[in-house]
Amino acid sequence: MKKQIFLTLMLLLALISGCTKVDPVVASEKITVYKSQSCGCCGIYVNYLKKAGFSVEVKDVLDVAEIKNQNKIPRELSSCHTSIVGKYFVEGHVPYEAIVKLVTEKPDIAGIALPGMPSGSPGMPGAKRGDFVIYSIGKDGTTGEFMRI
Ligand SMILES: [Cu+2]
Repeated sequence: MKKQIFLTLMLLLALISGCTKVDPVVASEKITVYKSQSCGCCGIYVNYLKKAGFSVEVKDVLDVAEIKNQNKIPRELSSCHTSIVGKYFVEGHVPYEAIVKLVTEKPDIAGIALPGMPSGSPGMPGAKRGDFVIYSIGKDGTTGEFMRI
């Protein structure tokens, strides 16, 4: 009986992990990550995106502020690396669920951001403390809550 419960749990786990696989349409989205060559957590984030199924191009830059300025990413919402997906920017250690939401819903915004480098976020060590609040940044610079994970 115990074995049956164990097998059922394993099957459930397999199903759950199967469900979180990135949709082929989404996986066809190319992501370009701008980061400093010496940034360790940025590198781990790149591997996280690849594992999630995205096709990732890495651009090591000397000055990461440049891409943030070009995209008018508010300083208070900025992080270490900046990713570009289609016409959107994705700032920082944003969980892929938010990127999937962005590219499937295609809202009329400039991009999304997870400010700082929160503990436990993709690519960051440590335990997760509370929800990750991912912000949306409008083309006019207005910000709002995009998603909570
Ligand atoms: Cu980082």
